[in-house]
Amino acid sequence: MCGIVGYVGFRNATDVLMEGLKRLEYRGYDSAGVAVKVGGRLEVLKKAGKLSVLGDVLKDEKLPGHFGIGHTRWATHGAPNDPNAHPHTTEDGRIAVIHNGIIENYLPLKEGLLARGHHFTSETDSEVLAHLIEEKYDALPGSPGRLVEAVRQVLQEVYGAYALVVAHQDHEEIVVARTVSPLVIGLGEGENFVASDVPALLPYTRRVIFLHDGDMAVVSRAGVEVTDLRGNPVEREVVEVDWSLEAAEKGGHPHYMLKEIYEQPRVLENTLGGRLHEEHANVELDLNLDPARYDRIHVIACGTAYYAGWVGKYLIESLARIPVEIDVASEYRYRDPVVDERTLAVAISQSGETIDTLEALREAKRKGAGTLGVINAKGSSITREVDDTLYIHAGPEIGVASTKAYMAMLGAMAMLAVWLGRARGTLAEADAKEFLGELRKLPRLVEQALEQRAHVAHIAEKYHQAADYLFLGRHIQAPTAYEGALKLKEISYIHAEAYPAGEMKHGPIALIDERLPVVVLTTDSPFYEKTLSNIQEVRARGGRVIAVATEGDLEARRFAQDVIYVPRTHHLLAPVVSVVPLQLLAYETAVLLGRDVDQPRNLAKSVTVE
Ligand code: HGA
Repeated sequence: MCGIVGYVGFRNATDVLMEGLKRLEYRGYDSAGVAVKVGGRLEVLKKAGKLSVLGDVLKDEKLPGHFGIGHTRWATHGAPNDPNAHPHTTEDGRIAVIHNGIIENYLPLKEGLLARGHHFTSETDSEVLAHLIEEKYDALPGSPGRLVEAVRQVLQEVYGAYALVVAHQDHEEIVVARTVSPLVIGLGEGENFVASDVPALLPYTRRVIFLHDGDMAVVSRAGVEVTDLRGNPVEREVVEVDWSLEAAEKGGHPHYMLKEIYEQPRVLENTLGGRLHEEHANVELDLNLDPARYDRIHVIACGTAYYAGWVGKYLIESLARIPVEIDVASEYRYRDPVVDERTLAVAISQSGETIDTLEALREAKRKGAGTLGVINAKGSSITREVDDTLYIHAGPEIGVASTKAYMAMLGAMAMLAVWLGRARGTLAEADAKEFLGELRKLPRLVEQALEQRAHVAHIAEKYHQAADYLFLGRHIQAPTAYEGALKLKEISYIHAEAYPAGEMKHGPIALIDERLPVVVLTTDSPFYEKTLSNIQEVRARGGRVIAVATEGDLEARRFAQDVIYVPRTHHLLAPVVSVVPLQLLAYETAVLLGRDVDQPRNLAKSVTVE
C-alpha cells in the first residue's frame, strides 16, 4: 500500500513522478503529492483524492525540475485530506519526506518534537520523520553525507514499518531506506529512479535493485550506494525484470480488471508452461524442498490468495494425502500454531509483500517449519525469506480486485499437489498422466468460459439492484463461492455472503426470500446430487438461483432461474473455470452500478500494513 516514486536525472521530474504514480495508484488513492526541486527550492503540491486531482492542478502549475519525489496514499493515520497527503516537509520546506508504512512510536516522538518547538501540519505518523531528520541534519554541519547520516540517526529512534524517501533542497540525491515496506531502485544512464514497485519503472528501465529490510541507499544522477542501517556498504544484485510495459497497461480495455480477466488463458499458459511432463507423469517445479521431510502443511495467505490456498488444500489432500491446514495469515501469527520441523508452511501472495503473510511465515519459521512461497513478484520480500519459491508467473496485476493472479495461484497449487503426490507415491502414474492432461487443457477451457460474458452481463443486469447476494459451493467449490462473494463485495459494494452449500441449512437459509439471488456452484463432481438438493431448498423458499453448471447439464436448467455453463474438466480443477463467470458477474454488476472498478473505495493492493 502507498505508492512511492523518486527521480533524479535529466528528464522532467514531474512527468516521471506522475507517470510512475499512475502505475502505482493500485497501492492507494486517498491523496497524491509531489515535491520537485525548482530553482533551488523544493516545491510541494499535494491533493486529497485520486491522482487525477493532482494531475489537474499540475496542468496549471507546472513544476519544471529534474529531481523530485512523489506519493500516492492509502491512509492509516489521519483522514485522507490535503494536509495529511505526503510529502511532509519541515517548516522551512528544506526537507521533504515520503513514507509508506507505520511509525509505531510516533506519538512519544511527536510529543518530544512539539516540546522542542516543532509545529505539525498533519495528523500522520509520517510527519515526525521530517522534523526528526531536520534536527539531526542541523546538528551535523559540514559533515559529508550529512543527509544520509541524519536519516540513519533518525532510523535508530523509530520503530515500525517504513519505505522512506527523503529529499533536501541542497542535495540532489534521494536518501531511501526500507524495513518491511517494499522499495525498488531503477538504474538508468545519467538518471536513477526509486519506486515501491516495478511497474513504475518499466517505461525507463528494466534493471532494478530490490532493497532488503534494513537497507538504506543514496540515489543520485551518478549512481546508487546501498548500505545497511549502520552505514556499512552492502552489495545488492542488479536484477533484469522481464515484465513488459504493455503488460502493465490497459491495452484498449476500459479497466485493468477486465483486461486481466481476459488475460487469464495466457497467464495460465505461463504458469503451467514448460512445467507439465506427461511423459514422466510429473511436473517440473525446480524446487529443492524434500517432500519426505514433511507430514503436514500449513497454508497461510490473505484475501483472494487465501481462497486459492483453500482450493490448494483440497488438491493436496486428494492427490498427496498430506493433512493441510489453511489459515488467514493475520490469525495464524497470533494463535500459537502447533508447528515443528515436519511442517511445511506455504505462503501465498501475489505481491510477495503482504505483511500479514510475511509475519505469519516468520512465525512458522521460528517454530522450525520449512517454508515455500507461492508468489508472483520476483525479488519480493517473501521470496527472500522462504526456503523455496514457486513463481506463479502472472505478470503485473494492477486491478485492485485480483483475478489473473488467483487463476495463476490455482494452477500453481494444482502442480504442487501433483508434485507432492508423485513424490509421496499417493498419485498413481496413470492418474497423474490423466490429471496433467486435464491441466494442459485448462487455458483453452478458461478461454471458453470467457465466452459467457454477454450472458453473465444479462444476469448482472437482472440482479444488480439486489441488496445482498449469497454464494454456495461444496468441497473444492466452497472456496470458489467465497472468492465470487469477495469479488462482488470488493468492486460493487453489494453485501455478499458465501457458505459451503451444506452449511446453508444451519443458519443462512433464514436469509432466503424472493429478493435474494443465490449463486450455486453445481459443476460435475461426486457431490453434484447433494448440491442440487441445496438448490431445491433455496427454490422451495422462493430464492432466485443462478447456477454455475457444467456444459450439457440439463438438470441444472430445470431447477435454477439462470444457468451459466462452464466447460467440463476434472472435478478438482472446476474452480479454475468456474471463477471466470463469477469475476465477470462482479465486474458487470460494478459497471452497471457506476462503481470505480479498478480503484474500489477503501481498498488498495499489496497490503504492507498490519
Ligand atoms: N502511515 C502513513 C502511510 C500510510 C501507508 O503506508 N499506507 O499503506 C499515512 O497514514 O500517511
